[in-house]
Amino acid sequence: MKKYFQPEIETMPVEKIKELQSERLVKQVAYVYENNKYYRKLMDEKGVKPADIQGLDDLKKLPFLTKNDLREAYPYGLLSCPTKDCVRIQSTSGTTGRRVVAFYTQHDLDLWEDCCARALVAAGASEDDVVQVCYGYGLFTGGPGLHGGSHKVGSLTIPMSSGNTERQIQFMRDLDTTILCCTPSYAAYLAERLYEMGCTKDDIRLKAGIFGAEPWTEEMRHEIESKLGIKAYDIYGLTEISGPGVSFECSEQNGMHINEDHFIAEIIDPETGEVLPEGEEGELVFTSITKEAFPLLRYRTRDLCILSRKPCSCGRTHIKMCKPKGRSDDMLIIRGVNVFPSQIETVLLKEGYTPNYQILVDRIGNEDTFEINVELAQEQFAKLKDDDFVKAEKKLVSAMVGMLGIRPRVHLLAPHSVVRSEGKAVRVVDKRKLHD
Ligand code: DLL
Repeated sequence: MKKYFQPEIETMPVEKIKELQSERLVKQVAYVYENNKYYRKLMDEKGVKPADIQGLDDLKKLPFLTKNDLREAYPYGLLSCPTKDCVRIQSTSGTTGRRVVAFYTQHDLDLWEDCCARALVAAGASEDDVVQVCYGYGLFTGGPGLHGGSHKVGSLTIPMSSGNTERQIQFMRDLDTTILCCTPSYAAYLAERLYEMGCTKDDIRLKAGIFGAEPWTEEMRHEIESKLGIKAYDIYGLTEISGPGVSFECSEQNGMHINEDHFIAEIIDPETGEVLPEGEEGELVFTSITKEAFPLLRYRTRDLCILSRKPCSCGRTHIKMCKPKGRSDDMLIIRGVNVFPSQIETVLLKEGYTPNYQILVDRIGNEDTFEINVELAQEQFAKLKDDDFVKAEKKLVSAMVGMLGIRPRVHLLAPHSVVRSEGKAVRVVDKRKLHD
């Protein structure tokens, strides 16, 4: 079985990767300056010319780009080539403010699909595999990205898109799907439906899953792996930088290799913008170095993360990023305390609850209210008597206080009370935003 999709690049010595990055950065900056008025203005305002960028060490001289810039430049302002050279757009769901539209030339699509193919091969995909892609197709990058990658690997590709869960399971069984691609929350739902339909992991042939597009915990990984009988691999990416496959997990399942021949990663202090040394937590910033249509330089992702260059047992040399903790703007501040939904998920799964939960935050008078709805599994629900309910809720509250430092109200609910997601799960309902 092939270990790497592009071995010479994926295992390139670190010094050589850095040389390649330097060379590509210099070219990309000159190209953007020449072809993109919006970024040229930012560089001019900062007093930086392409000639000031001679290699990786000069990266920090460049101005940052933020989501606000993307909104301001919407839709064509950050496009660096004529539309006649572009063959595709992809876009975000645009739940907050304007949508982000990313453009691709054929060359850009080709490189993006290579990145996804690397992720698939790292999860064990080959020509012999059947890959079921249940990320959404259309404007969302998940479906098209993994679909293109699967074609490159030569796997038999099932372009399911998301939804219609029974049909997903039927295809999975009839066609002997071996690799599943979807969000982790949808994978958990697929597993739940499989068992409800009277089947178990022994009735399917899955061996691996490639799950991303939303934060998920190690506890969630174990839950999915044991229910589906697979190895669950993480994959990361964002529309602005291409889509899935900016980084991906290997057999070590301990951080994701960033495709450094295409993207340079930095970690910065989100408050000051100062570049932080490897190993420190901060905001992840990406610079694309091989793009034609939509090259973004020093794009602030708002994802909080740590980078590590520790050697990896898989043989890949590209730098690794940890699971992002979530976007800095996903973090809730409740009664002055920082709360990440991932902390709540960790406690729930450790305490033996389902991954079906929702966090409700509101403000009454001057005080924040904080509630967590947690769904019970059928067996748990059948076993619990009224008194036990109260005891179980109390125990869960104290576990939450231990993790978060503040006290939520916890409601244990009957099976199927929490809405399932087919794409990215909506874990938080923050009603305070409605009052602002
Ligand atoms: O979610 C691209 C993607 C599709 C990645 C399929 C992986 C698989 P956007 O919709 O633009 O793109 O959302 C990007 O999602 O900035 C992170 O906050 C979050 N995210 C993506 N992957 C992960 C992950 C796609 N593995 C935003 N873990 C990013 C945690 C993730 N968060």
